Amino acid sequence: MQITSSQIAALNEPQLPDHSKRWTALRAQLGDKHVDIESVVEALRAFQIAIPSWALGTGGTRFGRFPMGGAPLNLEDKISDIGLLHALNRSSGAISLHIPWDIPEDASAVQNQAASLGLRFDAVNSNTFQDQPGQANSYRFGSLSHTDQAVRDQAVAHNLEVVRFGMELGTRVLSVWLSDGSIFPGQHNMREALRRTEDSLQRIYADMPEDFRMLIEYKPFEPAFYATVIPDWGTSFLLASKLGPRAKTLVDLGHHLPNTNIEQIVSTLIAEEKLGGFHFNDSKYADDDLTAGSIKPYQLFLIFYELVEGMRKQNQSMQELGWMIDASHNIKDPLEDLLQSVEAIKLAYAQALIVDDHKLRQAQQDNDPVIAQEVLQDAFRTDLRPLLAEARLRDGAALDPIGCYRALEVRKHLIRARGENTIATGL
Ligand SMILES: [Mn+2]
Repeated sequence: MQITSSQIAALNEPQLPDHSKRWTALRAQLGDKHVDIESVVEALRAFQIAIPSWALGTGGTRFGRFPMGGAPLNLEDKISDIGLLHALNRSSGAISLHIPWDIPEDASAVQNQAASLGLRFDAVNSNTFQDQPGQANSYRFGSLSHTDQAVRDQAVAHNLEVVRFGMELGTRVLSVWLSDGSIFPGQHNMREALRRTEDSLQRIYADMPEDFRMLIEYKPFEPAFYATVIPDWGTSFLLASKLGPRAKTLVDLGHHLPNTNIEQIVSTLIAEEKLGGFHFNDSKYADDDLTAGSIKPYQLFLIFYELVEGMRKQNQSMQELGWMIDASHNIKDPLEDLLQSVEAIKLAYAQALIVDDHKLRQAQQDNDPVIAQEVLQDAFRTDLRPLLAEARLRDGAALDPIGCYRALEVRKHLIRARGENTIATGL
């Protein structure tokens, strides 16, 4: 299934007068605040968020799974689904692949299909957290950190194979997340496990092409419930610093203990030029992998404020980072959930762009926390949804992506084409 621009235009048509009214009012409101609205609209149009190939089907918990049908059956289906999202919002123009869940058998055919939908490939993700059929050595007790050299060799070779897939698809970013760790105290020697991990990562780093970057993702617990080898940003930062300038830290929002100040981590990583990218999702308790912005939208805004402010001051480009969603959809239609996540991320970005930075700096200089809070919350509480809609309209996307998705009965079409009882590879 494909969504055409004329279908979108026809669905936008009756909504245009109302949109125009809301957009005009917002423009006047922001104009009074001396915001350069056009530059915010242009920044949003340029901003693309990568959709993970593993999150297009209904996920589950260890207690059960309730698939809703029409899930993609192969990589072509997944690219096609991301094409649908991109047609609706023009902000999902990239794919993040997971190997071996999604091995591109014919790289040029896959690239052509993606290009025809306006998509490019973002980071490729390796997987040494589960065993694959026919695999010589098991990752039951770790991969890059394993006590057995043969297991480490196998995991290093897998990562380099993922790099080769990335080369073929035109991306230059490898994302590494390890589940390595111990579930019980005393199970392994923590210092030696860290050293072995560093050594394995060094081998991957040394053999990557010179223009390839490595993102090191951290996570405090699960599936290792006692001690994960790369549990936090500090350990990731340490390893990335030892590897070299092409290794950076990847921040997955759900990979923190409750109440961690993620925006401060982001700020420190920007200051040290070690921020590599994001996996967006939201959570209440742990790695819940919920829709971005569904639980803590203010936190998402504060993260974006640090990004916008820090990168502007340090002359770093937002384009250099990996912007990816990493979520799981247990009860929502995965495609609707992804549309909501992209929208929430863009909204937080737009809100950060309209912060009166001059006034905030002055409040900081004057040690005036009252005005500082007023400035931040003034941006956060401004309803910028008409601005996002305007950015979409200019790109030929839907004024109301979810409304459009439902009006076109996309899920029904997908179920008809692929069947009721489909389960996609992935989470
Ligand atoms: Mn992640």
